[in-house]
Amino acid sequence: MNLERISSLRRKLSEKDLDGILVSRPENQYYVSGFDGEGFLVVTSERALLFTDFRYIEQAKKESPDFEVVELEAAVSPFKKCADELKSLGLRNLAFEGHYLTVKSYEELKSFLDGIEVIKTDGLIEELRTRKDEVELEMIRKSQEITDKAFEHILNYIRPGVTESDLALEIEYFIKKNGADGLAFHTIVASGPRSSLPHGRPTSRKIQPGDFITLDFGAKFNHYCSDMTRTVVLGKPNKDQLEIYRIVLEAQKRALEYIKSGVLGKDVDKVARDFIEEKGFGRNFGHGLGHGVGLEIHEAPRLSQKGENPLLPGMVVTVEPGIYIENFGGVRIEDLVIIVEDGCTNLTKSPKDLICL
Ligand SMILES: [Mn+2]
Repeated sequence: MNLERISSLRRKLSEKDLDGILVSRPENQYYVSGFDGEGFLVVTSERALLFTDFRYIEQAKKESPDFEVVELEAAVSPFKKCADELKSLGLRNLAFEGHYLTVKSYEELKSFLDGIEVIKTDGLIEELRTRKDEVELEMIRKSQEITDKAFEHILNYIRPGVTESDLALEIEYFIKKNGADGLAFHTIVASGPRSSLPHGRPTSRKIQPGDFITLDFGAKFNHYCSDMTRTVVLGKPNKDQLEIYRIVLEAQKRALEYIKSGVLGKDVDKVARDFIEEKGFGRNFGHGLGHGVGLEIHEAPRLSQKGENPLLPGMVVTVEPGIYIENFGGVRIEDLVIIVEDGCTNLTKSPKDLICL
């Protein structure tokens, strides 16, 4: 599997006339090598090197059999070590990840790579990561399965007097207890008027009858994230709550029906946004419709006004319209889907009709 990914990376480098790349973003390092300890990679047309220190040597050899493992020494700059290895290869240039190398590291790298041009790149491996293979899809499916189960579980805990933090903790405990390696991101629980905060962190606020409760959470299974949101109501919803909920649900339905291979991210966003705007809540939907999910919780492609690229089979994205009204509350409904040729496969199995507890 790693050999295939190394070859795709090499193809990409040669397309861009790059002789090699230093990979320092942890998710990219893991994607290309299978190594999830601390270190960095250098991939050229001839060599695949993994630099790490004593703590991870054994792990690196086991996780990355396709790489030559080079041990870093405390007394020598890692970039000096890297430059020494590259010397004999006659590279004209070496790419690095602009988003993932500090200015200090960049300057150090440059100072040791005499005669080799150091070139900033952005999103090169991230682009390879957008289309998931079967193994990756299986991890994401399992990850979302755990997340769906956690939603079913938490419904039994929502009652008057329980705090947002209690609910978040219970979700997180359940996720870890049910086979996840961890959480995909900080759990969001926002209740009552606080549900107008798209990313409301759980607080000690006690849930009360009549509250909207927005729950946004996800597991990480074998490095792969999942992501879902549901808004439920404690007791009987009022007319305004029902109206907003129905609009968000319909916006999501339209986007899910529209989505398929070949459509642009921004056009999917527009389908949901136009509907919400038409209903008079355009200003209350201030974020993008969705994002890619994989090794990272937010990755390419984007389903937003900036999403210029066509969606392709094997991409995994969220579809999550919302309406947020200050001093009133908000609703978001989020599913995780795989793009297929003529539509999408929805991985989120939790119900979407408004749940009244
Ligand atoms: Mn999301």
